[in-house]
Amino acid sequence: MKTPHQLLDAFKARFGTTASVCRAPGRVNLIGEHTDYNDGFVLPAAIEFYCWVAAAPRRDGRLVIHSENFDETVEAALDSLSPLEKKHWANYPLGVASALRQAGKPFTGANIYIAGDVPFGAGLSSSAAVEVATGFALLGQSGLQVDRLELAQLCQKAENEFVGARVGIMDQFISCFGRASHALLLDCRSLQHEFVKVPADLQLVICNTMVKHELASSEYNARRAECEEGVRILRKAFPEIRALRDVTLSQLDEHGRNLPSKVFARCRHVITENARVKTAVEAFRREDRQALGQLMRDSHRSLRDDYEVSCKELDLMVEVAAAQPGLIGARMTGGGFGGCTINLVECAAVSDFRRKVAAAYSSKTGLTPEIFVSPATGGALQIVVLENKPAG
Ligand code: GAF
Repeated sequence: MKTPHQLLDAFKARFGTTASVCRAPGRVNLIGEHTDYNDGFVLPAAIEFYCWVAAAPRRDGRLVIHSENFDETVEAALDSLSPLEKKHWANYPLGVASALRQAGKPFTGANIYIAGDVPFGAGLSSSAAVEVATGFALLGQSGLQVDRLELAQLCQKAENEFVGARVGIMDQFISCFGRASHALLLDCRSLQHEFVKVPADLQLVICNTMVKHELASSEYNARRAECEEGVRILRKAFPEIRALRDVTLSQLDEHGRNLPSKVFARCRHVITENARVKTAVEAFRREDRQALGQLMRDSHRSLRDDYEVSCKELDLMVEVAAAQPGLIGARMTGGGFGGCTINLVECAAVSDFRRKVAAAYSSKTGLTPEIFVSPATGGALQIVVLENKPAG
C-alpha cells in the first residue's frame, strides 16, 4: 500500500504542487445481498483496502485525472463532462465531478491522482471507493464541507447515471460511514442505520475466487428489472406496495401464480434475505454463532438457486470453507458472478483456515485464490500529512 507521503511525492512529480489526500475504503457485505435497490436491509462492513486520492485545485475549469493503477491520464472540461467508452476507469471520477457540479457545488477544476489497493472486479466495491475518495477530495480541496449522506447519494447517482450501472446505495454508504470493529445495519429506504459490533474473537476472512464472469453488469441490471416487474404485478393485488421490501412471503405465495417463475424466485430471494438480515443482527447481538452460520448458508443458497447470481467457483469456495474448523459462516459477497466470499472465522483458526481453503480450492480449480483478513474499519477521511517524512 502507498503511504500518503509516497502519494504526495507522486502527485508533485506529475503536477508540480502539493495536494490534499483522502482515502475511502472498500467493503464486504455480511448479509443482505441484492436487497438495497429493493428498499431493503443490508449489513456491510468497511475493510482495510482503500482508494487514495490526492487533489489540488485548478482555476481553468479542467479536470486532469491520473490513475496509477491504469497508468493513464485523462483530461476533461468541467463544462462538458460526458462518459468515455463503457467500462473506462475514468467514468467513476468524472461521474462524481459531474454529480457534484449538478448539485451546485462550486469548484473550478482540479488535478487528481488516484491509487487504490481494493482489488478490481472482486466484488469488494472498488468503484464506490474511487467515487467516494474522489468526491471527498474534490469537496475538500474546494474548502467545502463534506456531508457524508449527500456524498454517498451523489456517488450513487454518478454510478447510476454517468457509468450506467443501476446499483443501490449500500457500497457508497458504507464507504462513507464505516466504523472500526463494526458492521452497519442500513435500512435502504429510510437510510437510518445502526452499528453492530463484530465479536472480538472473530475475523472477517475474504476469499477471492479470482474469476469474474462477463455477465456481471448486464445480469445485475436484469435482476433489478425482474424485481421491478414483480412489484408491478403484485401491486395489482396490493396497491400499497412500493418495493419488494413491502411484500410478505404469504402475499407472494398467495399471488405467485401471476408471476413468471423466474420473477417469483427473484422476489422470494429478496423477501427472505431481508428477513435474514434482521435475524442475523439479533444473532450477532446475542452472539448466537450457530444461527449466524445457518443464516449465511441460507443466504448463499438463496443467491445461488433463487437469484442465480452465484457461479461454480463461488459455490466451491463456500463448500470448501464449510469443511474447516473454526468457520462460523460463509457466503458469496457483493453482486456475484465471481469475486469473493465472506467468511466469519474464529481468530484462533484463521491461519489454518487460509492455508487449507487455498489448497483445497487450488487443487479443484487450478486457480490460486487470494485470501485476505481485514478488521472492519472506518469510513472515508481526509489524511493530515505531516511535513516531516518518517525516517527510513
Ligand atoms: C453491488 C452493488 F453496487 C450494490 O448496490 C448491491 O446491490 C450489491 O451489488 C448486491 O448486494 O455491489
